[in-house]
Amino acid sequence: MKRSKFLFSLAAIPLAAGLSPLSKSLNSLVNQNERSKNTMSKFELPPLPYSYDALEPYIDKMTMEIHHDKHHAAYVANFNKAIEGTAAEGKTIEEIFKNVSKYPIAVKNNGGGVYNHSMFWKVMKKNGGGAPTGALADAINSSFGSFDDFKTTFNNAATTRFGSGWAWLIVKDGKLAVISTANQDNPLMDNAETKGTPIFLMDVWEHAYYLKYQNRRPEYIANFWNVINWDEVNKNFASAK
Ligand code: MN3
Repeated sequence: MKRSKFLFSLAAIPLAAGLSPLSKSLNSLVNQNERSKNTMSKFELPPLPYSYDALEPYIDKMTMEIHHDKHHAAYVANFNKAIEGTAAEGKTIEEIFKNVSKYPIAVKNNGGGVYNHSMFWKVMKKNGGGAPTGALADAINSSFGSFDDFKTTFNNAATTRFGSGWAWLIVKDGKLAVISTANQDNPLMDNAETKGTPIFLMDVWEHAYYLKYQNRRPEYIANFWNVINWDEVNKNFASAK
């Protein structure tokens, strides 16, 4: 670009926009630095990887908006508060889970809420569903007999979890297993009933389905299979082995 043209464009834009785009971007850079200084070891709410209405008609837009922006956001905020000033500060969430029973209960409850939801958004997608493929499909067939048998086992775990909690597909000792946990517990926690590496999960808290399904948890569970991102579960499986 010729110098004269460059000068012209710098001068011309502020006149039109009212505020120099250069000073705008400098401002945001400074703010970013301030933010990262202040939030060094803090956990952040990951953005939803699709729009709020992407999972319609199976999971409705308002549920997704409240679930992500309010529930998940609250877990993140409360987790940061719970670890502040403790030995958990600065550690990864997986490291914290390895000793979670040594911390106040708020670390477990909110840390689980942070981790579980972050994983949950990613195992769903628009136009998802169908059957798993590749190594995961083979492992499901050899562990459960067939995909349908796996679904029956998983649905049963999700349906019979009393109160709030999660159903999980985990890798335990190199094999697949289906479990469920209460509240925001997860199988990476030191005090988990069954420990393992989670690769797939389903939220069965009422906040995950009540607006659309009210008390009909089994209907929500049945429809959940239409939004699954099997590529993501395959990726989780590959890194868990
Ligand atoms: Mn939830």
